[in-house]
Amino acid sequence: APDLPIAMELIESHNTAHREVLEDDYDHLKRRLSRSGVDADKIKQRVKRLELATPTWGAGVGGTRFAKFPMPGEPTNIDEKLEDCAVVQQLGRNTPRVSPHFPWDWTEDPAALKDKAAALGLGFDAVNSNTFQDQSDQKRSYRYGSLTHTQAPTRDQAIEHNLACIEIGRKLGSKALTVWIGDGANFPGQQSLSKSFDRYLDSAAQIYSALPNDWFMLLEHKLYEPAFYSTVISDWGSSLLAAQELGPKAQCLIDLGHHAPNVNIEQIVARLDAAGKLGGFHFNDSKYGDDDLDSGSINPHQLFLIFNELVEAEARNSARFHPAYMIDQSHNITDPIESLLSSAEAIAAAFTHALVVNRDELAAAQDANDVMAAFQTLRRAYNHDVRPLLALARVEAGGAADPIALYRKSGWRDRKAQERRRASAAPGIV
Ligand code: PSV
Ligand code: MN
Ligand code: MN
Repeated sequence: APDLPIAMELIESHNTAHREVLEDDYDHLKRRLSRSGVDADKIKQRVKRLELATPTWGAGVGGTRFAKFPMPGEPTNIDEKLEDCAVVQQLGRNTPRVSPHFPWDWTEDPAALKDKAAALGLGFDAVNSNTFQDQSDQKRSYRYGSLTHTQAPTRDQAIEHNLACIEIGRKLGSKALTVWIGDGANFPGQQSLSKSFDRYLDSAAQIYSALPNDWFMLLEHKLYEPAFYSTVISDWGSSLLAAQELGPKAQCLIDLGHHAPNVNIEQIVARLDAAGKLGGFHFNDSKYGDDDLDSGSINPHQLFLIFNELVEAEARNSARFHPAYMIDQSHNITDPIESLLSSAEAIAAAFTHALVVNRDELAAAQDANDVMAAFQTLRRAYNHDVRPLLALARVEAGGAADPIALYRKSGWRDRKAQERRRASAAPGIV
């Protein structure tokens, strides 16, 4: 049996204390939903199958741009990060895999790491390469680019790193490589906008050709930062062009914080699905830019509309629908375990709201150009309080009725503060 971090008895007594109120609330929701022709039990079964990957880099306290304020007991290596991700999975039950980032999570013994994760009840999701910062042991600098650098030896070094990520990912049981590069220009004239894209295609093709057959290469675009004038893979258009050029295993990944302000992300979802290129998500929320705030903390309605498109996309073509769902957040001032639990629930809530939309009613209103009826169909779904359904789904899967309350009661962080070495204040994340 896996070596789970939180005592089962603690979870059981917590759930027993919540059971009566929870069932009462769920029955109420079930009656409400059945009045709109929706079967709550069926939705609950579907929600139980939602799987989100947690980011190893999100398990530590993030210091993105200015500073990092270390927290006693935060994880400082991959083993400790796995333990914390295991707490999130044990209590929330919808984050069964971890997405590692290399070289941050580098290990000489991937097989041992895989075993360690399995003992904690975890598997591995997409591996992420990092050529957006220099490492102390590397020969050539990425100051002027990595996969798109003007000089072939630097591009080769970046390609090699991606190949090493695939190798380690194979041993961990991953099925995808996520590639985000910061390459671009800070000044007009600094680089050829077309040649840099050509170089990207050339380098990416070499990585693509090393992909195992059952893997995907997820291309992640981002509008700006660290390049502030132009970025080589800046938007879904560039990403789609590249994915189409590379081949069927190349797909586009949407990070919710990587767009121009006010961009209609749900429409991008629909377009990428139409092109058969919807590869995955980095969930987070954003107010101004690539803020990496907690999912659903700023704009939960947008998250709902994104899942509304995802539910439609799956219904249109379930055979090819397999987007990888990952969380990509930077937890600067909260306990990362609490942020991940809260975010995973917000994502599951958006999915549930989308599942309770009456699709026949929506389609009929759209066909009849009954604008208000169409809008009200979405609104009704969004207005349901689905928390009892989420909580019961968790409890039935062995998780906690109120994960954050139980996590606090478990004293996990205080215990780890005694055991773990203190994190340094140096910012380590882009
Ligand atoms: C870049 O902003 C990004 O969203 C990419 O996914 C990176 O891998 C991640 O953040 C961590 O820096
Ligand atoms: Mn991202
Ligand atoms: Mn980002």
